[in-house]
Amino acid sequence: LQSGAQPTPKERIPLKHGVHRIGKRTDAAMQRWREYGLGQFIHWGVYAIPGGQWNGKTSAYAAEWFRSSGLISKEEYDNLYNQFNPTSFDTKQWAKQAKQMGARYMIFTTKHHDGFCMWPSKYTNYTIASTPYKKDIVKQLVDAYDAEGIDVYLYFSIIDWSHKGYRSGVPASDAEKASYETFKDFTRNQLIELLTKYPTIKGLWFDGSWDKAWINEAAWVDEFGKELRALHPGLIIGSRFRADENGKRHIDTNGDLIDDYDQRFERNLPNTLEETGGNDWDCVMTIPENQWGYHRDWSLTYIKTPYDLIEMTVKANSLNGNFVVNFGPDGKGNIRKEETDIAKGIGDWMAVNGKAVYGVHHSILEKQDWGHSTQRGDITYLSVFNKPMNNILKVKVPKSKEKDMIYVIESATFTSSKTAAIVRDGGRDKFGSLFYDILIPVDIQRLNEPFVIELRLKQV
Ligand code: H79
Repeated sequence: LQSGAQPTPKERIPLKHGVHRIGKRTDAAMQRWREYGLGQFIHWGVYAIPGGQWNGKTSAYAAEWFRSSGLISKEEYDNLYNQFNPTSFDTKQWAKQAKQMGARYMIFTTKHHDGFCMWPSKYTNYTIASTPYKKDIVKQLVDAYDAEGIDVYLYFSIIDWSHKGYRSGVPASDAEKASYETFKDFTRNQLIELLTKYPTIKGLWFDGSWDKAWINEAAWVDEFGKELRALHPGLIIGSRFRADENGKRHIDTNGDLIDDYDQRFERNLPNTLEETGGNDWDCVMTIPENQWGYHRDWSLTYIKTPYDLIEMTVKANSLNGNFVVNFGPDGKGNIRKEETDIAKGIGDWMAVNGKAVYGVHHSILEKQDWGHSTQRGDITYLSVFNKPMNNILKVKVPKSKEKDMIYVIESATFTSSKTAAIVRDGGRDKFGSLFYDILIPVDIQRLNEPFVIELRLKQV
């Protein structure tokens, strides 16, 4: 993979809790992360029981935030766990579906902001062990996804509305400080517990770390992160875990990415490599506008289609990022039919065209109107999402004026058929850039889906 932007030599402000490494990680665990291409996120917790509705009223609020929706009392919400009994939960089925979709990694909500733990934590009673279901959900998922060869990452919320010592604002009085210390201990214990109980997991996906109280603990969080890494060699942690001592998050005071990959592109893809700063990054995406947990009523917003999500996947990979599609199973443990259909749609396409997604990087071609290009070795993949009406695809090949080097197309074939495309000289534009016309053959013309051309470029 390309190493991305090299750091420019500059005066660095000495930081105690800024980045501890300039540039990208090069170890095998991180190389593997870089090649995932596509992942699955799962938001599952007691919020799946109301599913955005209570006493006949529907909230447009994010379903996993239902406790704050105003439609349910805190007391009612905090007792939902007494009803949590997902009798339809079929771990193997979930993992098979993720595999068919083409996901190479999965991120699971062990604990969202409400504090409910999907594993039997010994540090609180507010866990799966206290429900009628009782069984450890995290363990079942880790085992099932491991068996399918899908790497598991644990989502963990720093916000925890169930803990007495938790607060979002910086503690002021001695009593508040002492109380927050109990929350820090609790958080530390739980994360060590997760890494100890589920040693095959590959990383942690943190959320909620924007709290002022947490940011204020930069020194402690930094030491804690080191402790977690020592406990679990190869552990992958994104930029949403800790701040530097000046309160800078994701990017430290010197402009460098904190920890292993950039988590700022939530539901929001970058458009250029410049926007990514050349860093590793992921984009986690909801299928509706902004619903992560199960919401019963999907008529409230536009629902993305498989081809939307596929285009985003390819786009993310063309800019050296991973794309992660979120699923919100219901209170019984069913993945809704719409999500199952979408997963199938993505998987069917990936089975044919996945070469354009896995283990690729930014290509030497610039962004063009027909879609996105990715590259692995000497093959460039053109993923075409906007097929020209005349079925002549114009491909601009790069010309480096300084070195006067130019690339020509040596061959062009389709991942979905054996057909080799006819390639014609497409002339030059007024800036001297070279174009090729790829004539789309009849079998591809008839395809009612995005397609991929494998292009071999030759330097002349
Ligand atoms: O877990 C998902 C979200 O619940 C979580 N991050 C992703 C991965 C997240 N927590 N907070 N935020 C995202 C941003 C805060 C959004 C809020 Fe709101 C605006 C909280 C209250 C107003 C969105 C709209 C959630 C409820 C209403």
